[in-house]
Amino acid sequence: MPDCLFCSIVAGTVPAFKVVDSPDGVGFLDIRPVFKGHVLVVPRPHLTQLSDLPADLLPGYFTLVQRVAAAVPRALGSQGTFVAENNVVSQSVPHLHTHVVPRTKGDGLRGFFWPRT
Ligand code: DGP
Repeated sequence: MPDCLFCSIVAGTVPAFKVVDSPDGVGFLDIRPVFKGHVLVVPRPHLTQLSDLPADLLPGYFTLVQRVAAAVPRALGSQGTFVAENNVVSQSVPHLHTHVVPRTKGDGLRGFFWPRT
């Protein structure tokens, strides 16, 4: 989709630090990380929100999210992750994206909480 920032990152016409680039989607570092190593996973086609993801793309996409969520603590030495999406409300880029945020006990985030609304 022309003028979509994340479509441009997928296409490589806008630079981003990609951590994975696969047929199921692309993972890249968030420019405004909650913590170092915060990754955004996006599907390749332009889809706005989770409910737009067709059933045939769902397994591949969430397998990719799972792979990233496993890799982030290994790469960062964090203890876990917070995985979430904003769908329309609080969504600043209208191309589906799943946040994978590294978490460590005592990192200052409390419970089920998205720090940026
Ligand atoms: P949300 O607010 O849930 O729609 O998250 C959008 C995220 O996208 C936000 O955490 C910052 C990130 N972001 C915005 N512009 C860029 C960009 O140009 N490059 C990268 N890597 N991330 C971006």
